[in-house]
Amino acid sequence: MVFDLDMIKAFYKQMPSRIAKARKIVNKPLTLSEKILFAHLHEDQKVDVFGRGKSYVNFAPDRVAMQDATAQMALLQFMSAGIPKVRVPSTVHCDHLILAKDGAKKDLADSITASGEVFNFLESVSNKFGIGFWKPGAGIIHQVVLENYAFPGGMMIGTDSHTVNAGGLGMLAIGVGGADAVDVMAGMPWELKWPKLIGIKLTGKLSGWTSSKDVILKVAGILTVKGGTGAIVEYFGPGAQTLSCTGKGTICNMGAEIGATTSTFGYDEKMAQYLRGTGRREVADLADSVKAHLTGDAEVYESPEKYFDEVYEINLSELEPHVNGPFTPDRAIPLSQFAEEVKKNGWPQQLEVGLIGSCTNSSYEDITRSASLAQQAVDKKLKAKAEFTITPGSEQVRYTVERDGYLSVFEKMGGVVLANACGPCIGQWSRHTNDPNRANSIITSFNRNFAKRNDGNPNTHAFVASPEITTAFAIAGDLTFNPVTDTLLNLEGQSVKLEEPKGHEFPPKGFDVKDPGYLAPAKDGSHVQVKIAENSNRLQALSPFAPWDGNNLKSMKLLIKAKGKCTTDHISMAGPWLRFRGHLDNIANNTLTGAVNYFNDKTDSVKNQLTGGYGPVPATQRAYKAAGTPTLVVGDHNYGEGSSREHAAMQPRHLGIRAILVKSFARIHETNLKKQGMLALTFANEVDYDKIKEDDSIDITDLTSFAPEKQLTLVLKHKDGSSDTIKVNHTYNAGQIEWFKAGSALNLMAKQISTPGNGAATSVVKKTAKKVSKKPIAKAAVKKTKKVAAKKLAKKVAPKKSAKKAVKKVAAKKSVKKISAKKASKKAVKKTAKKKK
Ligand code: MIC
Ligand code: SF4
Repeated sequence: MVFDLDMIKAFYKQMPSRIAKARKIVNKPLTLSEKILFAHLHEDQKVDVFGRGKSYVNFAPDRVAMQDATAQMALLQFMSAGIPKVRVPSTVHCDHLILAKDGAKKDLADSITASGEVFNFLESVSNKFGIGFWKPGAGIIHQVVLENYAFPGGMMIGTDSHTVNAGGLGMLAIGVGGADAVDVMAGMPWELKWPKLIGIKLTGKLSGWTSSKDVILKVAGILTVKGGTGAIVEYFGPGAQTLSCTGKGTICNMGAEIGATTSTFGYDEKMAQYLRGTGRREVADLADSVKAHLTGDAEVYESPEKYFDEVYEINLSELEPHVNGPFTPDRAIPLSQFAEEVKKNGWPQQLEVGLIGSCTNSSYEDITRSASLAQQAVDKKLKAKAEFTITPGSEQVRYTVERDGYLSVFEKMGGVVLANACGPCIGQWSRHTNDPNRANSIITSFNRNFAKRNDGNPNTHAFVASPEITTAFAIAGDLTFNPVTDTLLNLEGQSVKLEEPKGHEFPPKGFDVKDPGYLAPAKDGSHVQVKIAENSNRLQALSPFAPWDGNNLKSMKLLIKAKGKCTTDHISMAGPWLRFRGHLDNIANNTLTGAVNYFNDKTDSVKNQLTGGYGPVPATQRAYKAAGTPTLVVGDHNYGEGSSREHAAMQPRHLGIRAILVKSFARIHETNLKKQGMLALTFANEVDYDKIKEDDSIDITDLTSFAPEKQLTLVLKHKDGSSDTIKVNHTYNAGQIEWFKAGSALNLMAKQISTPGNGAATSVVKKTAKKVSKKPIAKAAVKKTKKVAAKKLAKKVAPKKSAKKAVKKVAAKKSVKKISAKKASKKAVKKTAKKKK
C-alpha cells in the first residue's frame, strides 16, 4: 500500500510553479533546501527574500508524525482545539514505551501490559481524529516513516528531534514540540525562522570499515552540538550519490546532534531504488517527473560558497571510522587514535555491552554488514567478549533479516534481539549488572550518549559508533582494539583477524513482512470514544495555563542556576519517567533533577530562599508555587539541547516557573517554551551569568512594554543589598508575544477557534467552529472510560592523522567560524566558505 499518494501527486503538480514564482522574486540560483521551503509556503504567506536566521515565515507542511512518548501531550492538546479530523496526513508510532530486558517477545508483551492504557488512549484518539496508528512492535517512528511516508521534496514535522531522518529521502523533515504539531494538524500555518544554510560537499567513496555513520560522526566533531543551530545542512557532490538511501538517513538523523533544524540530500538514483524497493514505485515515478526541482541548481553546487553560509568538504575515500564520546556526541575520535585516548583519559577499557540498531542505524545494510562480522566471529571461533544487543528499526526490516538468516547469526554470536523499538536508546533498558553505579563502558550505534541516557548510571561511559565498529568492539570486548589493524585470540588460541564488513543495501529477495502493525483510522471517527481510565496516573486532561496578568514580574526567586550542559534529559529525564508523559503533574516531579546546581555542584539540591534549607528542585519549586512566589531558572549555552519533548517546557510552566534565562537555547526547546507561555530570555552579555547569585530576587522592570526586538531589563537584587541591572534579549515576534499574553499558544488558538472572524485561525475555523469547553481543556473531546484491558493491544506485530585528511574547510569571510586545528582535520575536511549573496 502506498500512503498519501494523492497528496504527493498534488504536491508535485504544484511544485514547479511554486519554485518558479519564488525564483522570480529572489532572482538567483536556489539550493534544494530553498526550493523545498518555497514550495511549502503557507497560502497566506507572501513570497519574499527572507532573511536567513531572521525572518519568521509561515509554512504548510505535508504531514505530521508523532511517537508515543510525545504524542500523548500533543494529542491531549489537539483534542482541545475542537477540530473533528486532522487536516494533514498524520501518524502515531508506539516505540518509546517499550522495554528492553529479556528479548523482543517477552518485552513487547510486558510493555503492552505495563502501558496498555496509554497505547489504548493513543489508538482511540488516532481512530477518532483520522490519524494512522502504528502499534507497539511495528517499529521506530523514523524507520517506519522512511519506509512508508517520506518522499523527495516533501516537508514534514514530527514530535521527535530525529524526525530529520527523512532527509535521507530528500525531505525537509523537522523535529518540533507537540504544540507545533497541533497547529499543523489543525490546518494552521506553521512558523519557522527562515534557516541559515550549511553546505557539505561529499567527494570520493566509502570503503572498508568506514560507513555513512562516520560522515556524521565527523561532522559532529567539526560543528559541535550547537554548530548547526538554526541551519539546514544540505549534502551534495559526487560522494553523496554513492551513499545508500538509508545511509543518507543515518547522516540526517544524527544531524539532530549538531542542533541542525534538519539535513537533506538531493534526489538521486539511490533514493529512487529505495522507493521502489520499499513498494513505492509510483512515488519514484512521480519524483522522476520533477527531478530537476528535487535537487539544488547546478550553479549552487558549482560555487557553493556563494550560496551557503558555510561550506565544508569531506572526502569519503579518506574518511576514517570514528568513535564519539563519552557523554557527548561531538567528541569525535578517529578509530586510529581511539585506543590512545582511552588510555590517556582513563576510560574503562573493558567494553561491557555493544548495542546496535535504533532509529539511526537499523537498515538492511546496517544489519547485514554487522552480521558479516558476527558470522566471522562464529566461523573463526571467536566468542563475543561483551554483551551484544540488536534493536531492529521496523517489523519490515526485522522480518526480512530474520527470513534471510541474519538474526540467527547474531544469536549464535551471543546477541539478544530486542523489540523493534527505542528500548535501550531511551533508557528503557533494564541492564543486567551487578552494580548500577560502577564506572563502565558501552558502545552503541545510536545517536545520543548524554550521561545516564541508556541505563541511568552516571558512570556509564557511552560511545557512539557505526554498527560495524560496535559489533567488532563487542567481539573484542576491549576499547583499545582496532579492528582495522589488530588481531584477536580465538577459542583455540589462534590469532585471527576480522575482515572488512560486507553487506547488501537491499535484500536480494526483496523486503517482506507479515503484519507491519498498521491500523488505519475510522473514516468517520465522530462516534469513537477516547479512552482515559478513571483516576489514571498515566494520563491527565490538561487545564489551560493562566494568562499573563499584564504586570511586570517582581521579586522572582532564583530556583536554580544550572551549570554546564543542561539538555532536555537534565530538565525532564526519560527512562522510568517516560510512563508519566501523559500526566503533567506526575512528570513534573522530575523537573530539572538532572541539572547541576552552580552553587554546590550537586544535582537536585537547591536552596529554598523561603526557608534557607536545601531540597530537591521539584519540591522546592512546589513550595514557591504554594507561597505564590514567582521563580526563574538560569542556564548556560545550548540550554534544552537534545530532544523535542515539550514536557521540558510544560513542567516548569506547570510548576510556576516564569522565565528561563540562559546564554543560548537549542531551537526546539526555545520554541516549546514560547508556545507554553514561558519567557525564554538570553543574556545580552554572557558574562552577566556570573552576576547571578544564589539568594537573588529578580525583577523584570519593562515587561509591560514587551515588544519584538526590544531588550528587557532585569534587576538582580542581591542578599547584601546591592543590585545589578542587566539587559536580556529575546526572539519573540508579535504573534509569539500574543502566546505569552494568552498564557500559551494553545490558549490563543482555542480563543481564535471559538471566536470566528478573529485572527489567523479563522479560515480553519469557519468549517469546524465547535465550542471548546476550556476547563479542563481536554474535556470536550475526552470521555472517561473504565480501564481498558491491555490485552486488546496484545496482537503481535510483532583528527590528527587520517582525520585531518578527510575534511577541508573552504575558507571565507570573517563571519565564518574558523575550525580549530584540533577539530577540523586538515586533509579530510576543508571548509569552503561563506559568502554573502
Ligand atoms: C530522544 O531521542 O531523546 C527522544 C526520546 O526520541 C526524544 C523525544 C522524547 O523525549 O520523547 C527526541 O529526540 O525528541
Ligand atoms: Fe527512539 Fe533513540 Fe531514535 Fe529517539 S534516538 S527516536 S529514543 S531510537
